[in-house]
Parts: sequence; C-alpha cells; structure tokens
Amino acid sequence: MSTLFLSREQIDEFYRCGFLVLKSLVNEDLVEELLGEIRGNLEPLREPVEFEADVGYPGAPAGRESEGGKTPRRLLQALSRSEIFERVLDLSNVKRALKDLLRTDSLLVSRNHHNCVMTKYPGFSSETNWHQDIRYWSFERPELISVWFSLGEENLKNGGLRIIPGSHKRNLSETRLDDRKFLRTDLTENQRLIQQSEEVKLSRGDVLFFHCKVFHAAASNGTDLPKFSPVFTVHTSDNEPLSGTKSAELPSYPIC
Ligand SMILES: O=C(O)CCC(=O)C(=O)O
Repeated sequence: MSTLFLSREQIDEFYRCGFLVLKSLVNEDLVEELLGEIRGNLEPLREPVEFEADVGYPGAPAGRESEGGKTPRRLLQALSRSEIFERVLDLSNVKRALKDLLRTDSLLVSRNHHNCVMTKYPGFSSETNWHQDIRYWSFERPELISVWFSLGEENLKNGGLRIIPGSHKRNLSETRLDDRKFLRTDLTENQRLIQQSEEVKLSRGDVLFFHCKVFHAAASNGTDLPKFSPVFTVHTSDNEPLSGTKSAELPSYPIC
C-alpha cells in the first residue's frame, strides 16, 4: 500500500471508538451541487423512496395516508440517480481515508445498503433507536464502513447522530436486543452503555466514517430546516456479500 493519508492517531481513533470525523472533505461548490441535485429529486419526488411512515419508528406518521405520511426518509438508490454521487465517492481524500481504514487498495460501494440520501424533515421525522448497521447485512466478515456526508450543520437539535464509542468491539448477547435488533432500553446494562454515547457534531463538507458494528441512534429533527445526508456502505473486494442474501442482490460499485 502507498503512503498513508490518515495519521496513525486517526486510524487508532477509528478502531478504538468505531468512528472518525474528517472536517471539510467536500468543498463548497460540490456541497451546493449536491443540495441542488437532492432538492431536484425531492420536488417533484422521484422514486424509489422510503417514507417515514414505512419504518414505523417512534414519532413516524401512522401510515402513508395519515398526516405527514408522505414525508420521505430516504431517497434510495442514490448511485442510479445522478453521477454526482459517483463524483463524491471518487474524492481522493475520501478514498484515501477509506483505504487507510480498511487497509486495502480495492474499495467497493454496496448498492444494496445505504446508497441513499437520508432526509430528515421538521414535523414528521422519526427517531432511530440504537442499532448497528451490520444488523441486516450479510458479508463474509463484519468489516464495512458507513460513509456519511454532511451538507450542513448536524447536531442533536436537527436529528444528528449519536454514537457509543467502542461499542463495535462489544459482543452483546442477543437478549439485549429487541426483535428488530435495536438495543432494549428497558435493561439497566443497556442504559449504562447508552450513557456513554456522544453527539456527533458535523458541519457542511465534513465526512463521518463509522464502523458497521458501532451502535448509533438519532432523534427527530426539532428545527425548521430539513437535513440531507448522503450515506454509503463500503467494503473491500476480499469481503464479499453472501450469495442469496439481500447484500448480494445488486453488484457493488468499485471506486478503486
Ligand atoms: O438519521 C437517522 O435517523 C439514523 C440513520 C441510521 O442510523 C441508519 O439509517 O442506519
């Protein structure tokens, strides 16, 4: 592998905490272009879309016909919407960071997981409880990274992420999760774990890299402005999706 882009401290931080924020990786012009593309996919709304009502998370509208029922939660299949998402993933500093974190020269983006723009609207957005992204993914090894692009301020007020540092290294028994694989908040040992969580504050152009096993959660958007965050799942060429699973439905997209 070529010279490292990240410092040894940054790589250690990622493996110790399960996440790493790199500031200002996406320049202003590209952020604006992304926002323009996203708004153009929202009005008029371009399928495929996941609605808040579809997930049934706390605070979500009861159904698509209820008040707020047409509030989008994700613009799905981002890579098929516009080449701008390929350009974002092609940013050399994003790729170099991923190569260092996954210790590889060969990166692929799953088309089956994330590959979306998370949209969080005032009024009708829901809460996402504590979970690991790997919960519904099937790969040879649980060694994937979610890459989250921030196009504006993200914090507790507008439903930004909270993460439990180091939780990717814990092997929790299944009994600590509910039937949708969220952390059960009625258990004292889980409450103690959640108390260790940290708010992930992001600014326009920042990129958050997080391990597929790190527990994270997010509240609804309590501000007046919607929040948009493109997010992708990255794996290495020697960590294949298991055949016959959802993870293998569409071929991954190579970025290097
Ligand atoms: O923004 C959110 O509500 C959380 C999204 C999330 O954690 C996920 O989709 O895995």
